[in-house]
Amino acid sequence: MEMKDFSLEGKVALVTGASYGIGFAIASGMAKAGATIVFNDIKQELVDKGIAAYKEAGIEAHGYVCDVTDEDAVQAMVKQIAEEVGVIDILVNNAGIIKRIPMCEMTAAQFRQVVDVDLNAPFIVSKAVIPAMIEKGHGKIINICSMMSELGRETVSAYAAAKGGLKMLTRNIASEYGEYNIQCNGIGPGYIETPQTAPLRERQPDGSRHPFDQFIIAKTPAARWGTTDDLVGPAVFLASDASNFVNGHVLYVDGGILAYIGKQPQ
Ligand code: NAP
Ligand code: GCO
Repeated sequence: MEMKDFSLEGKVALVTGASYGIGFAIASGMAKAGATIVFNDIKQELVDKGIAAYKEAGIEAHGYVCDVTDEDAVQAMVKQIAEEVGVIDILVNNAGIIKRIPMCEMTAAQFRQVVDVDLNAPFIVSKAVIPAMIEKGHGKIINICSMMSELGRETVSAYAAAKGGLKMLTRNIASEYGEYNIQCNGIGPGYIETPQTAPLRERQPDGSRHPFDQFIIAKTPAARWGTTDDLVGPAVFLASDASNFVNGHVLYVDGGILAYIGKQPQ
């Protein structure tokens, strides 16, 4: 093994939904490892903000407006990226939404919307990039899974169903395309400080920590929420040649949550 095996020099990486949050951090880390960064978002204003944020970080990123649930739009975006930037070597299926609603109060449309973004879209985008990866003789697909790929909890039925499915889609892409030197793995973040989890960390009127915030601290051996930076090293590893024999694996970056029964209440 050579240290250059961890380099992403000469590679084109598409990170979906990466104007901010986990996607932005992973894309920024991949850029530091040498990758050319391409990202998308639904709204032009967010793409513009994202490009400015990457520029501020010294990264010349390429941004595209695209709803990852729209197969025609995704196919067109992947074709445009190939023409304007280069064939995609690394795909990070990061775009995602969550709706925290008790299952019996959730409409079928709300359930479908979460599954559409969190599960159907990774299928759509992976399907769009795999043919050129086969032609090129290599490819890396990283699906951003979740604690909810393994665990359930109240109010996140659609999200857990989607992220559980995403774990199996990861394994199936690995199974079906491994022979073409394409590796598909997942990253399962623990509880990370991003806009998506902000409601779970809001200070209470009396200034105390949110009950869920306290719960997560007790459930995490590291006794802290994760930061987006905690995910960068694992993502660069799974995007690099250093992981060419790692396939169908979900790497949980959770501070130990899945290994721990939780701190006994004092
Ligand atoms: P976030 O802050 O809500 O960012 C999600 C990104 O996805 C946003 O840029 C959003 O764009 C984009 N997006 C949503 N729907 C899209 C669509 N249809 N097409 C294109 N882009 C779309 O979320 P995050 O916390 O960074 O999470 C990123 C990923 O990590 C998600 O898959 C999430 O499930 C997963 N995850 C998060 C945590 C955590 O603790 N934060 C833990 C485990 C897994 P808009 O702003 O335009 O909606
Ligand atoms: C929730 C949180 C989690 C995190 C993440 C944990 O409401 O439970 O949003 O779902 O986003 O997926 O890994």
